[in-house]
Amino acid sequence: MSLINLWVKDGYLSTPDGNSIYFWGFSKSENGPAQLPGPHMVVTQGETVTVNLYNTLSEPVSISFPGQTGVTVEGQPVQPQYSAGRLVSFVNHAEPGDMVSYTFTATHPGTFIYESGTNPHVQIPMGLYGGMVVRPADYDPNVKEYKTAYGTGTDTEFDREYLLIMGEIDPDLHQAVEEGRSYLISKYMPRYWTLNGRCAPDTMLMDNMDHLPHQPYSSMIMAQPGEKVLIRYIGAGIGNHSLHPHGNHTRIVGMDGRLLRNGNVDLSYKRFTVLVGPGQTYDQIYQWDGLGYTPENPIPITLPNLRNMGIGNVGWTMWSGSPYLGVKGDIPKGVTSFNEFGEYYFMLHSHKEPQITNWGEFPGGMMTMIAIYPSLSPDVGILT
Ligand SMILES: [Cu+2]
Repeated sequence: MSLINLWVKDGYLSTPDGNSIYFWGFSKSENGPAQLPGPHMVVTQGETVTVNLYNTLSEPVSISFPGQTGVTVEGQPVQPQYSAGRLVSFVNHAEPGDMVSYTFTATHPGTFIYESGTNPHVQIPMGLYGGMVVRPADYDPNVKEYKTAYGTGTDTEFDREYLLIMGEIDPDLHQAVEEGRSYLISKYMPRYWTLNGRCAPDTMLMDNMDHLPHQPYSSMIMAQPGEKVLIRYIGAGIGNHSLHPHGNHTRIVGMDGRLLRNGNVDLSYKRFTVLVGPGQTYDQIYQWDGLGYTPENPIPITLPNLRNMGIGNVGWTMWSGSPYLGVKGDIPKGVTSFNEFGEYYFMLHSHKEPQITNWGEFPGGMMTMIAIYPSLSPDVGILT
């Protein structure tokens, strides 16, 4: 049994262009900060999950759990809430200063969204969403065949795992809510696009940066050659996001919390770009294998001279200065390289290019990197 306590509060998000944006978010503790996205819920198939929601806002708030069945409040199935004949919430809510307790059994492994079911066209874009991972009943992170997304024998083994939740921000909505002004939702116009609540390049910073107290989750994907990397996507905004990683296709093994398999027929498929729509989730396995070229087994072409290459025209680069994994080389004068150990970087981003900007400034937005390291700590890329 899992008991999860969440507090709904307000706070301010930071964007890389220096903006500070009022938002609503879930917090893990009574005195902790609201965060975007909400705390990851990681539970196990078959487990009874209770989520207590404490509302500190001045309007009703609820959580709906798309993909979960049999959600109850005080022993009764959740049901729509009305006030003076008007729909207020899809499910039971907590009034300001009050709490509501949801209980359900997580029946299916996979990736799920949780989000506000109250005034959702405002509360979800304001930040009231998060991700839930349901582990298969036989999950065991210490045994290779049992470290899977959907259970042993489902061909969903992974070495490392990452959760990326997509969202958008229209600062006008957030400012209107902060100032208690009305806002025409038909004028919704995002200026920022987020992965795990952050805009690039902040997406590539580590978890729990001191200067991003409301945006604790990194979107940096790190792995070694040949490893199976489970990438979970959740679409929490209202836009469609055509995400793709460079370096290789991903194999989509699950959608909306269901394994892509019909009996013994494997329905998984490889894609270059995955279009993530609102409320959708995807589970994918990404594997990168190099060609094995090393300084001892050199690439069979003459490498261009440094002065003939365009490197870091914005003043910085992720490149090591060498084409070989694990080797660092020369970088042009005046360019800063953020490469650590000769690792390779492959961009992962939205192919809707306006979504890789921060209020019109490129690069930014819905973009991160996949870093392939020559060696990497086993602790990296574990969701807890
Ligand atoms: Cu691309």
